[in-house]
Amino acid sequence: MRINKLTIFLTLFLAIFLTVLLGACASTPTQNGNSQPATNVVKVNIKDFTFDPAVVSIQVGTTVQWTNNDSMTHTVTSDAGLFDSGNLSTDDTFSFTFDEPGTFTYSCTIHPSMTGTVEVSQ
Ligand SMILES: [Cu+2]
Repeated sequence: MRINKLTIFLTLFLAIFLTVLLGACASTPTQNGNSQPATNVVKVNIKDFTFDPAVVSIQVGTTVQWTNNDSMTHTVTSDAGLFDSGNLSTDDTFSFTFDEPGTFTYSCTIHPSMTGTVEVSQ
């Protein structure tokens, strides 16, 4: 009888443990998770002559990855000279990791009306 009760107890414990574990995995943020600074990558889509989203707010250490999903060539060029992707053809990507807080504006050198901003906080 003692063994049966122990077995039931262990089975229940295991079931509860697995439920909690699965719940924790399911609720883990997969993008822009401020609680996971080690793996933060924020994606910006380049499409129809716009950066989408045009403004991203991130924490220090976050990498921003731009992807050119447009049929035109574009660039991601910092107004302050901090970063410059050079020409990005369709499907090309460019990544930059922001290690300092501040507000960083950028534009496309080919189409100056295309502008974006990265706001970096501590
Ligand atoms: Cu452009």
